[in-house]
Amino acid sequence: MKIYDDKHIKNIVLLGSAKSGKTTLAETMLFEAGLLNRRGTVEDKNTVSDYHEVEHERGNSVYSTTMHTEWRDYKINIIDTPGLDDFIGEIISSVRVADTVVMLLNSQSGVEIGTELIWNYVDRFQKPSIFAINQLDHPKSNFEMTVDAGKKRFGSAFTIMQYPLNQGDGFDTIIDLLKMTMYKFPASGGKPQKLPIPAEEMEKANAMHNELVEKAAENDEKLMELYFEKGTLDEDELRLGLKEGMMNHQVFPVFCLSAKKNMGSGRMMGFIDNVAPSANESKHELTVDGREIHCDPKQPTTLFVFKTLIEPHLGKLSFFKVLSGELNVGMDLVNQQNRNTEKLNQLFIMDGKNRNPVTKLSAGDIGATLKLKNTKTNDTLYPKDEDFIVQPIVFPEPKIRVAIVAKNKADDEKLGEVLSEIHMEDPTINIEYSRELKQVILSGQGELHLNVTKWRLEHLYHMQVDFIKPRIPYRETIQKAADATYRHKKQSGGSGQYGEVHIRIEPYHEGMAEPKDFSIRDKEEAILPWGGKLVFYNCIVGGVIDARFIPAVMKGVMEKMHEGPLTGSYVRDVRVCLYDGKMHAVDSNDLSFKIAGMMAFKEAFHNADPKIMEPIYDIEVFVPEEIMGEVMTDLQGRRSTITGMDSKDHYQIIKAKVPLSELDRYSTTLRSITQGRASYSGKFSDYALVPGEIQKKLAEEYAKTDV
Ligand SMILES: Nc1nc2c(ncn2[C@@H]2O[C@H](COP(=O)(O)OP(=O)(O)O)[C@@H](O)[C@H]2O)c(=O)[nH]1
Ligand SMILES: [Mg+2]
Repeated sequence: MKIYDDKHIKNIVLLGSAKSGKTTLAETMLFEAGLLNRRGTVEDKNTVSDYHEVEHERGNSVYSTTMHTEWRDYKINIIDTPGLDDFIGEIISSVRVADTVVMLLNSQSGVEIGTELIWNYVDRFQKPSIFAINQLDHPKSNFEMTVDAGKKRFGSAFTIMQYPLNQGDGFDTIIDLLKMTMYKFPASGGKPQKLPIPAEEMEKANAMHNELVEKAAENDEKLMELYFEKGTLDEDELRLGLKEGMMNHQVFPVFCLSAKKNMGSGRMMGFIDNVAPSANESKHELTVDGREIHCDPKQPTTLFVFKTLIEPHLGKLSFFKVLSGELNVGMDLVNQQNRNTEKLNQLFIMDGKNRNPVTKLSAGDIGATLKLKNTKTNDTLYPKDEDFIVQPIVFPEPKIRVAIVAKNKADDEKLGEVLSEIHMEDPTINIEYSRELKQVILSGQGELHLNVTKWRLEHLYHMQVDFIKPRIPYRETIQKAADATYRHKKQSGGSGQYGEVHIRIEPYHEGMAEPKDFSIRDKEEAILPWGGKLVFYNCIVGGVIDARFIPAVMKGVMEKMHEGPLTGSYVRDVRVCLYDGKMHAVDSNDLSFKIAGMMAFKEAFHNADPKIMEPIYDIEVFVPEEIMGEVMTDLQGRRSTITGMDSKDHYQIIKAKVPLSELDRYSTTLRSITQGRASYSGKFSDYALVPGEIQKKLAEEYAKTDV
């Protein structure tokens, strides 16, 4: 297998809504370059890219897949991605290692919801981007509508490079505005005939060519001058201007395709070769402490792991990009996150499931290796231990959470292991065993994402599971001060137990004044692991309780705070003053005072107007303006508070605070009330009091279970 250097490697990622034709295009690009003898189809379930069983079953991509093709003197690494934002984790990690984004638009439907959702995510990376209008052979193809929608959505950067002469049934001809040539394809696709543009098309082609020239000139002062002097630009000058524009995210060249009929992909690959940035021309990667990483074979070898797959019968496959230096087989590299040395015994170029062994990979290339013991996605491998950590991929927060239980109790332990393996493959699947809720909480990006996870558990790991409603991590606190006294006394047989405490409890809030009614001897502030505080004052005077017993009293209080009296939830934000008590010269001990502390706290808590608090999330809903009303109405039914509005492009962003209990399956509801046109993200904000009638219901429910 030929090894390409950093100047001859182009890394592209195929993006676009589901069914736009990404997987078909990837197959065509491999076939067109002669790397495949036979072209597979999505329908026949035999494409290089969609090789996983779940993809065959669903009929579309679930994983991103790396492949490569060779066109003229360049190697083009292609990453095909899923088109649904449930799999956004796969999309983001692929975009991260790509130098150019190729965004497909389906000419039947123009700019789709899926296109929007994905673009919203990837636009922030500001990577050079190409658009490909696909399916021009389809009877419902509408190039003009697609271009209008593209211009409207992506602005003046949307730069037409070609147009179809005869879209729809019988499509076989493209007019190229850069080369001012007509390409006519044979019925089976492949290599086109190059013909002069027919006279009747000349006026239109010239006008569009001039637009292209102006767009290219705009990006470079020298080109602009040249353009004014000559009134035009030649092909090389055009390429230069377009490249400059692509690098600045000011030009998105738009190409014409029929991936299915293999028409147009060769020309687009040629453009990628000649104009899209090579690996060494891309923006420098950075380490977490801001050091630049140059895509230069002479620098120390730096690998960034962007994807992990666990393949049955094969084990762990780690996909990486060589960010700098050269990678030779057998090299020892240090994982910068955990300082373990990893030996890279095997190197592969991956084409779907096919592993092509190589002995060397250069800076800029993408490869894979097997059986790294201590390395996962987002890790950096580097020759020596130097805290040289590449900035990680930031995966989005979960949008949906469920509790997962194994149908067969015997599977419980295995379930944990399997889920952590799934998390390693897909960092957007989060698993957490909540001791508080006594549930395993699985969270992900959407209903489909979780269902695919379920499918994997059932089919690949042979485990039957149920998703159930997750409990809510409520908290309990108090609203007013209350006093309590408790005497713990036991005299049976030998040594007895004795401890008496008098306490006052009060609601605690940050910055409140010190207690005035007592003389403070000591103060301890515990930051609670579940949020909030316990502030404990020792106000004992005259030594009525020995100093050595005081910590036991606080421990007793703390123990009770683990299981609040109302719902069994954690208690937070309480201040306790221990101001009086009694001890016994012989019978007092730690245990007695702990019990006294616990019982006094429990009693005082009941008299202190106890309240339940619930977690509140800050959410942002992205929604097109025209359907904002539906989303707002629905949010009002969820006890939400709208905290702000913003807009980005033609999207409105609704910001709101919503109780977690009202967000159960929200992503699914949001999708259904907006036909998939809105998306949301959310993260924990703080705790707030539950309204009275809901509190009553919760406490009653708990009382029933707490027998
Ligand atoms: N007519 C036509 N159909 C296409 C074209 N490209 C893809 N398709 C079909 O569109 C469907 C989705 O294609 P696929 O490659 O799986 O799309 P992806 O979801 O973007 O990967 C399949 O049935 C393809 O055969 C094309 O250029 N023309
Ligand atoms: Mg696909």
